Amino acid sequence: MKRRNFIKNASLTGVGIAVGSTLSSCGEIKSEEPKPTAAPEKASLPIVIATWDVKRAVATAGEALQNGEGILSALEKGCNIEEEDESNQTVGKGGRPDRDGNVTLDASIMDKHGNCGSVVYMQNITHAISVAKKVMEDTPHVMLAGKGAEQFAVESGMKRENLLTEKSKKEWEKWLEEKEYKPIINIENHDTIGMLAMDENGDISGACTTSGLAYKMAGRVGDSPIIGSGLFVDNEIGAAVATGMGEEVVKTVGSFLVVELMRQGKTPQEACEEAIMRIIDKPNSNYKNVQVAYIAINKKGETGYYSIHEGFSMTKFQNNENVNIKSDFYNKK
Ligand code: SD4
Repeated sequence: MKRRNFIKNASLTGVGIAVGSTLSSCGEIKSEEPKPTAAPEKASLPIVIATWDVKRAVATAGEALQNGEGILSALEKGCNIEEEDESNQTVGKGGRPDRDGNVTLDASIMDKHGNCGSVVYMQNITHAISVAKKVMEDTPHVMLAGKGAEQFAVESGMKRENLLTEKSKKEWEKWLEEKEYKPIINIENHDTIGMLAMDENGDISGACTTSGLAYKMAGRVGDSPIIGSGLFVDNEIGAAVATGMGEEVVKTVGSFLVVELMRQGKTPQEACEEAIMRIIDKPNSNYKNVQVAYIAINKKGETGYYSIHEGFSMTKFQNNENVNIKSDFYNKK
């Protein structure tokens, strides 16, 4: 077998060689020989993981992959499930509004080639992830905002809808009665969908969709549509996606950080933990009041997840099993 092919196959199947030390960051082969180590189990593919308890969405994406659908279409279908679900008040239709009563959506998607697309502060369109995908596929741009994103969505055949449901409206009206303006993401009030998938070929892509921080200021954009913060995919290394208080994620470029830590040899679990520690260890860190969580996958199909506070969970589809797993967390008090 040609050396280049051997290394490529080994990285796909998880055969135990030090892949990171044999490939430079631009993918060129260095001169040293790969060193065999104890062979870990070959990961069973496909794998889909997502933030929070979104079993239906994850199963939809996982089954689409099993049926041979493309990875981006599988991710889109999975995210669409939550975007349409009005009972999910942090994504798509039914999402909680900003403090002026407008539901504004952020979403991003990134593929195995490093292509990406996102929408920020978009209103009146339920399927934000589908618009982000179209930005990636059909435009020369990476990010569309506000009215421009909405116009592009309509021109692409999507319909305008009122995203503010009665339930979210009533809650917002009640919130308006409170005097102090203090929108925070704590332990219960959020569940942005971040979804990462690895297909049968071992290729990785990711998606993220949200209505963002409830009762945010008009115009506020979070981490979710910002490539490197809310989502990052490097098909040679792995991928990560964030949920929680976007401001803290942006300040540490969290998802890029998780992937770079994996590049340095950390497992997905270690990388998620270290990225959370960056937030906690900051001088004047506000971590006691906010929740942030990461999930990650590496090229061997290993996964990791970690949060600041209790209450976070990850859903994982692999081997025809679809399970929700409670995350370990930092703040044990
Ligand atoms: C944001 N990270 O807008 C998003 C919110 C979130 O679960 O994750 N909600 O900051």
